[in-house]
Amino acid sequence: MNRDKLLWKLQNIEGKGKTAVELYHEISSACVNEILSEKQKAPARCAYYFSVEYLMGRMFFNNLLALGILDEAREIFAAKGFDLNVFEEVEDAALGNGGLGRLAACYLDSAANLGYPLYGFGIRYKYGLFKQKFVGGEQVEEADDWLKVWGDPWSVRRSDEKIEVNFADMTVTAVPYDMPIYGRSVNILRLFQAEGSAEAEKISEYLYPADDCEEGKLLRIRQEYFFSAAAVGQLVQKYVKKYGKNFEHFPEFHVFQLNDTHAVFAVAEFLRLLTKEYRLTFPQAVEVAKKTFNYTNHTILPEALECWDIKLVEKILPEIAQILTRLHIFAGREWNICGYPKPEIAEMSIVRGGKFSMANVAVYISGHVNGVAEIHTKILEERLFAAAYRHFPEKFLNVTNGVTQRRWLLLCNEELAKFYDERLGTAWRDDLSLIRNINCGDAETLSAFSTIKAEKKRQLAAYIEKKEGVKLLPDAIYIAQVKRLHEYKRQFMTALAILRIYFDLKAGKLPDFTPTVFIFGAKAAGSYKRAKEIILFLNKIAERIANDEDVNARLQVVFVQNYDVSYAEKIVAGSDVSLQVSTAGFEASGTGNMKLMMNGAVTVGTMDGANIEIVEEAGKENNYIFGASVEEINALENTYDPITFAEEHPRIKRVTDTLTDGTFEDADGKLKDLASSLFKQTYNRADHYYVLYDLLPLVDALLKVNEEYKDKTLFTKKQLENATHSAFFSSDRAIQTYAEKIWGI
Ligand code: 26V
Repeated sequence: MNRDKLLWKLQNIEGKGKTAVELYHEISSACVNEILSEKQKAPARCAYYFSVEYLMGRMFFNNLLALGILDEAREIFAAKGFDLNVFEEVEDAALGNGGLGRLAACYLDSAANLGYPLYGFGIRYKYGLFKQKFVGGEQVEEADDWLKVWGDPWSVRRSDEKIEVNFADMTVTAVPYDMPIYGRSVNILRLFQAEGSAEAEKISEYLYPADDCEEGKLLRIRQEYFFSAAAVGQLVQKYVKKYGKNFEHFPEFHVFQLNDTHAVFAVAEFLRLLTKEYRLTFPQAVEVAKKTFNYTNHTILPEALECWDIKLVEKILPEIAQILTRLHIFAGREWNICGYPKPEIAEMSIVRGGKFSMANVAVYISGHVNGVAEIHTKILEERLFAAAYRHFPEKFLNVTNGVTQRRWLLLCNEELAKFYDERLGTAWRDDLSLIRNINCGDAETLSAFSTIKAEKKRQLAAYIEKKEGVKLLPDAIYIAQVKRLHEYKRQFMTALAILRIYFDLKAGKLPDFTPTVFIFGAKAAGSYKRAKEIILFLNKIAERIANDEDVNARLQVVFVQNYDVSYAEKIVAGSDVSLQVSTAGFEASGTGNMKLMMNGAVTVGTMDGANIEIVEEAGKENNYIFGASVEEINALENTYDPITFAEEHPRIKRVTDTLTDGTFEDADGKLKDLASSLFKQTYNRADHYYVLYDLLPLVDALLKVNEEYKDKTLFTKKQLENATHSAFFSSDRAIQTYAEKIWGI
């Protein structure tokens, strides 16, 4: 990339009389053109990432930073009287729901920065993750028309590379939009848009449409097949053009990574093409597929493990249903010949109870299967995929998640980046492990770090005031719980803990309490009623506390609206404490925990997901671990009775009573339903997520933080120990591991 030429081009952009949108397009296009003009030597072997979600966030600042021109561009346009910060209004590219989609974005960033040839495939949704507002404390969803005002100048439409995708009832054109990812190499995220007819267009209209009815399920299957088939179709076509129809060499040039099971139809499409179009035998095709595909699992929640009704797949993809059925028989025969026990064969089977188990397809065909944190991989091996692990242990490995320090440190916390620059030079920017060399015991260093944290907290408070109209308490501890709203993540438990602290404060039992602000950010799936009730409950608690003169100078709760990547950038930099309180065994990894740690937040968390590795790296003494372990939870399974438990603990009962005793107005019984989730069998057992069991230990952990925070030097040291021990959680490390252990690129 010719940096000087690009800066010269920016210099020559006329600012006068142009709208912000026009300028946004001109600057972005100049960058994209410059990036794409770079001659790339095509690497022999490439990795391809198949993901139905990419949560890229705002591209502008990130890309200018990657190009190394962010500061100069700011100056150039400031001289023209234009403040680039106006582009903070640009919509996030929110083509993902949460962790899985953001991970894909971090991985693309790291691969490009390390110079690994990794290309992403996905869907270009017209509407991304919904916009969230609160009305009367309740979540209201609005369509995310992200292209409407600002457009998408960071992508290039490639009509010349469109490809047809066939369903039984229609043919859809998949038109690629290429987004260059700039780094040591220029990689591409290729998102397909569905075109051809009104029906066809629906396929790429919405991210995750509700899939609780037949219509929704069919649409979801269409989405998954649509982008998988388009991607596989193009790669196979290109291979044949270049190397002919001998597919033996295909795996030498391609390695596929399935980001969860959402692209498993790619396996079936691959087998279909090789057998039907290129006349390989089925065993030959399977052989090639086995050398090409790999699978990452991101959740053990049964409700999130995809199983598609065979009838449904047959209806719109009869050939694909046939191939999957054939694969089921083929795999079964292989296992029978090996003499595996019947129950284990049943467990690994592709067809189970009239459905295709997409995870079992993925595990069977993949050369490597990985979990996303040590404990998660262990659970995959011991529980979810136990039979497969017994027979194919060599397939399984762990790759603990990571996050890109470029967005989650350099971009969102320039001050901290400068702090490292001043003490270490700039080499740490490429090798994050160097930040370990910071002397956390040095008084001047601690004081400088503490000043930065204070400044980031001030910036966060100003942002929240602007967005929510709420003034945060000054000189308070900022505690953040930001992540998707889910019962297993236990925002509900935090709500009850806050109420416990509130009652104790009111009763004068916490005379030395340091003022504390709890910051929540979370979206609940549109159809997830209980998650929405938890949002309402938290908003009611926030309101109650805000209106209570006895406590409102010491305790505050704010639930920000429309938590997204851009909001996260502010919150992770401006928080003191990171809440990671999932029921042990349920959070595959978590990545927000890593972003907060990287910015020097201490973790109040359970021994779950990557929290375990976080305290391994940064020290248990620098974090606040509480709650039941996986082993304890497993042991409790048949004996735990939340009703008795609450009766035995009046401090718990006092707060759960608020759900039913009229403390909060509850005309439509939403809080009552939350009480039911604790004390009655509903779609899960009573208190399935052990909210009450871990509640008082959480309160104790929070009070311990509150006490220790008073020793500013000691607490700052804990924060800095966390920040400087976060290098392991760089996605550069994770990508390096994928590249070396799985992809061989
Ligand atoms: C999906 C669904 C789909 C419908 C029903 C309820 C439900 C619940 C959870 C999910 C999760 C989808 C997969 C996912 O996003 N997993 C997250 O992946 C992150 C990146 O590996 C990881 O850090 C998070 O722990 C994990 O939850």
